Amino acid sequence: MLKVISFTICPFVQRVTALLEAKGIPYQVEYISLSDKPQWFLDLSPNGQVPLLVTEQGDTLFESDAIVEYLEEAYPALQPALSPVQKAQNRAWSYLGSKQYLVQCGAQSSKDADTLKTRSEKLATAFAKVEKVLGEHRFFNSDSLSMVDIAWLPLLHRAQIIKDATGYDFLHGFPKVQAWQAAVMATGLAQKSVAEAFDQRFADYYLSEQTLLGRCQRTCAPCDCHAQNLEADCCAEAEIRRCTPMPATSGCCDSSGCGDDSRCG
Ligand SMILES: N[C@@H](CCC(=O)N[C@@H](CS)C(=O)NCC(=O)O)C(=O)O
Repeated sequence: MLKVISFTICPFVQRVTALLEAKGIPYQVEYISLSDKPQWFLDLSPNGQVPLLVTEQGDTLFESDAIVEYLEEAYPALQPALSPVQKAQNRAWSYLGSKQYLVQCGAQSSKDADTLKTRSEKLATAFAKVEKVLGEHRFFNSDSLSMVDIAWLPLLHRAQIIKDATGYDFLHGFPKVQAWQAAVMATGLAQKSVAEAFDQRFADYYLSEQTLLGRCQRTCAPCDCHAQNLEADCCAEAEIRRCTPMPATSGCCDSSGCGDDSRCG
């Protein structure tokens, strides 16, 4: 059986496991600590990074781009019969997505408003490019899942978690990308491709007291109009105006300590 060497909240790993799930290929996962990498892992991994894939023949592959291309070639293709140009286009759009993983990790980790704003804007330039090319179909380039959808899945999944927890939307202003996010999330692949512990580990890391988004979540999330409170309270710190306005429930600002009912509409 295929084996993936993983770190729980790594988006590069999730790209690989999402593809395995989409294709219905059985696999095992072994988690390692990146702060204390085992020697056997360092012996196998030329770049010292996850993901690693151990094939059914016992070969070890590294670099997520190479791993997903191997899986697409060695197992029934997600989109069979693509022309060389279509394959190259898929690779290019996938690459544009995977290049944003660390940008998004950085944005999520922002400790202050200016950093969150700068990093979100960088991420937004990539989403703006996708917004321009998305058509009317369900997924990136048709009604069936492609390698591009898989490459962007970790970004769309994390944007959804952050939005649900804090009201802050990395996809604000990109309605087509938001519809694409909904379609990708509806496949169930995002949740299937991560460990049970993922949500907790993700929150511990990115929504802690150390991050602006974590602090926003604490101040605003219990309230129904948390998106507005996020804007009015936490995000005033940031001058961030990305939250989708939600109808205010009376008294919600008071109960969340926002202290400014006029902002709750
Ligand atoms: N280019 C690599 C990047 C993978 C990567 O950055 N993995 C991170 C975890 S998300 C890692 O292993 N970091 C440990 C390190 O760099 O020492 C790929 O696409 O596989």
